[in-house]
Amino acid sequence: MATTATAPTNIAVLKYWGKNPAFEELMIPTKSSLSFTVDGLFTKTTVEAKKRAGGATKPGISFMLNGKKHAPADREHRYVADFVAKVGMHHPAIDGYDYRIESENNFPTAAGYASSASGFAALIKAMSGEVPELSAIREDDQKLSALARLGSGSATRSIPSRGGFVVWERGVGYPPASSDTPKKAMERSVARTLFPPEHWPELSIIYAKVRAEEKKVKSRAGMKASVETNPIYNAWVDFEEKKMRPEMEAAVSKKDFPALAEKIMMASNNLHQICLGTYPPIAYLNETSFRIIEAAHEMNAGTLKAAYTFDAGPNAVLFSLKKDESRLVSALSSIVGRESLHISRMGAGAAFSQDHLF
Ligand code: 2P0
Repeated sequence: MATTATAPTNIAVLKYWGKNPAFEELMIPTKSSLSFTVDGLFTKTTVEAKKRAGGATKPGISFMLNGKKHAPADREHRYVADFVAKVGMHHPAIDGYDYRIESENNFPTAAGYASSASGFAALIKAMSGEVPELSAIREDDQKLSALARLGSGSATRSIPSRGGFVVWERGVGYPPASSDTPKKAMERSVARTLFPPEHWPELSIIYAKVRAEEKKVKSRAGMKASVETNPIYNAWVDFEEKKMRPEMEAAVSKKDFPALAEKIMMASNNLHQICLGTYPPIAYLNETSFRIIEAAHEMNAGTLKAAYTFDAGPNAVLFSLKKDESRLVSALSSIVGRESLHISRMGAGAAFSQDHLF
């Protein structure tokens, strides 16, 4: 028997950028983050667990991604093996199995989307349905999101089954209070849906792929450098936690697009300001990214109709209401070409599927 799960990608509007140094191994963030779960862009993963009889102490892992079998020395295989080992530290029973894992991303080939969020979320969901000792948590979004976090921070937000507008709580203080133990951090740094997709069906999410060379600084190394060297890092964390987070949540609650749009753009600009203030500086945006920023602000003369956000690279994700979508699409098409755009909306989170990959 095998178990299959799907998990969507998500786009952060209040960004995660840095781990709490006191709980780095547990991937506890310095601040909470907010994201929209994206409909139609997902990873599907099938897991088969076979009980191991004696011998090796570590699970044997066979891993295939997008039709390519990966050897244990491959980076992709190591990510998966490291993740299974980390989950095993919290649920030792899973070490008693060998795993056959196959994963596929359905992202359009032209896309520059990150797949670690949907990838680790789909993997832990499928494992929880496959391994009998994890059956108690297979529908427990909080526990599953805490485990997904051990693979990649952003994967935490791809778990909540209702999807929509999601918060990943940091769970403990930065710097931690004396009562903030690793156990508390592990249990409380989880994701949940604040508003399901039905709350705001008029919200459009548009991916704009920007041509770029290979990403220069990987997120994991980049965020660590920001925590360690940016002199205003802690002030940014406080500002976002205390001011931006409640304002963004209120804007979504009221479906106030202009208020939300302003916060989304400010939060993106603030992330890239934190990156530039890192030593040595990290520059993810390129000339095309800035042309997209200018186009959005041109469209926003008067009432705010469009918002942009950027992660650890030059690709943009834009937001608008349905009524303004075609205008935004034509502005973006003139910059990156219509074929580099993907239009989506809010969607549901991780789920089991009967459609197995093997
Ligand atoms: C986010 N990013 O909130 C932010 C915004 C990139 C910019 O989460 O070290 O791959 O595996 O936890 O999750 C990218 O970092 O890093 C990310 P790890 P991850 O979506």
